[in-house]
Amino acid sequence: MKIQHITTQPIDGQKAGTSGLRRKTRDFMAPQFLENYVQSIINAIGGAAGKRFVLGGDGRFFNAEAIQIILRMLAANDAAQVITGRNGILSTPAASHLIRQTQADGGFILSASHNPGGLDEDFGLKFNMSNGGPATETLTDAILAQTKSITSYAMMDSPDIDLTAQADTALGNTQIRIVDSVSDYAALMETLFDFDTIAGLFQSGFRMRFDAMHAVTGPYAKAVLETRLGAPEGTVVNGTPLPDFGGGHPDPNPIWAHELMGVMTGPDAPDFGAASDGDGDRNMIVGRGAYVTPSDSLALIAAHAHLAPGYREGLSGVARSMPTSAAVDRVAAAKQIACFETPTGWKFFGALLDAGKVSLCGEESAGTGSGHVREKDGLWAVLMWLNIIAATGKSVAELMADHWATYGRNYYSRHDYEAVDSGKANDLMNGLRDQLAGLPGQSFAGLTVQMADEFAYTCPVENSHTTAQGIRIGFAGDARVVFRLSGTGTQGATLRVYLELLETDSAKLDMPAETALAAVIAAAEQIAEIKAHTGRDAPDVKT
Ligand code: VG1
Ligand code: CO
Repeated sequence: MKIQHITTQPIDGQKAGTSGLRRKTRDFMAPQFLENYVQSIINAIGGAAGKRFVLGGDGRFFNAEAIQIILRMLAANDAAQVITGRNGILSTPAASHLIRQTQADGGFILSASHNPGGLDEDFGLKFNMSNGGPATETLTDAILAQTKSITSYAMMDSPDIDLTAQADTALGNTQIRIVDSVSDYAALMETLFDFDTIAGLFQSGFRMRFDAMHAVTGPYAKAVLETRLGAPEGTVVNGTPLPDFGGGHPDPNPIWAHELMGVMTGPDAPDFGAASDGDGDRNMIVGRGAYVTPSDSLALIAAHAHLAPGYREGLSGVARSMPTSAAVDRVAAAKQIACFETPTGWKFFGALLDAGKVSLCGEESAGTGSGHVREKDGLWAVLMWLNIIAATGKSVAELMADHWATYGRNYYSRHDYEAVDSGKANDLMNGLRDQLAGLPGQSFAGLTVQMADEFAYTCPVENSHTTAQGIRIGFAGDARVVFRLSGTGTQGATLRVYLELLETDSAKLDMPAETALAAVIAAAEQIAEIKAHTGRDAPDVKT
């Protein structure tokens, strides 16, 4: 086996977005694209020699080939050990856990998460650090700099490694350890939640439907829910991961998980429904006829986490991304714990979790998690809900009604305009920036602007500063609209409009969200002129 040093040159556009580098699969398969990026990561972390890495992905199209390339490159760069799941499969939270458990120096996670997979769809690569969390902006900046100056990469001239058997093997000086993708993660869940009480719930006839959306969570959900907790076989549906996710969009929200929504609002709805995304870090929670927004889910978990054994001591603090609703802030205030507001993306939670400032984090985009790993964790959130349901004996609908009666309800919706022309989307954002100073005091659709700014964040732990994280406009009466452009898309721009309104009147807690938010929606259109800028009459997706 020979180490080859192959000459290359920089490839444009290898800038990581909200969550790693995400591109069309064909771009990733283009000559030297993946190789350049992997070598740039290795260079940015000061080399791979003598280091231990975790490597795995969500099994989407090109996963298997990419794993082999990265193995050959890590071996050529003299890594000490690479730990991967069987067949190169690891969910994002399981990879984060493995990095922490094995005290690895970092991990390579192959996924475009909730984006569809396939030759004509999306692929991605994300580097996580030794704390198990996504690379910080300091590191992604260093990686980007390497992509711009790269001249060569190292590659072992060797055949593919057989990843089907759980065993140790070697490539050059590098030991390759192939572990069961599920068991360590499942064991971790067992330390956090009251498995006996949850098993009792299933024994009592409680019915659940977990839709794995043909993505990576299937084997994890089956092992935990059906095998360990005794939920009836068939509780997990669409549970076999497919390279193209069955042609679907593995994004757990009412639009893309419409099959599950249909069942949960139908005549024979089970007690509880849940879904997860392509790489297993997102979750959707739905009761019988009762969809729970991710922002509400975060608040409810904050209020009840002490019912789960792993959180019995209470939470040290909570954090949410800026566009996430303030529902969790109200719980934090009542419990007198700190509440942090961070930019979008899980990488901003890591430092707060490492410092012990928070033990629960969440995003409006269906991401919830805690200090048990450094990623959001779909199945974790589902188990937390099961633990809360089992401990309180209440249904999802009852839990939410009680929560709103106590804290008020933050009506919430996100409107996405996808694949908008990038120039037009930037014009819209620039138009908003220009208006910011003059907005306070003005009224739109009966709502008076109280504050308007562009969100910037200074990490209280690392002191790093991040700017241009979304335009936020606050109205009198606890209403708010946020505008930002997505950092995970692979085509044009996606405009996200986040709408929120607090309601504390007990007679008004049961409205459809779009009705409650009508004035905020109208004000958003008046201020940003979305139709004129995008040429769209309506959003593509409302969650
Ligand atoms: C989106 C979500 C964000 C999430 C990110 C990664 O980013 O809004 O909250 O952290 O996806 O999630 P953006 O920039 O498109 O709004 V995942 O499950 O795709 O890794
Ligand atoms: Co994901």
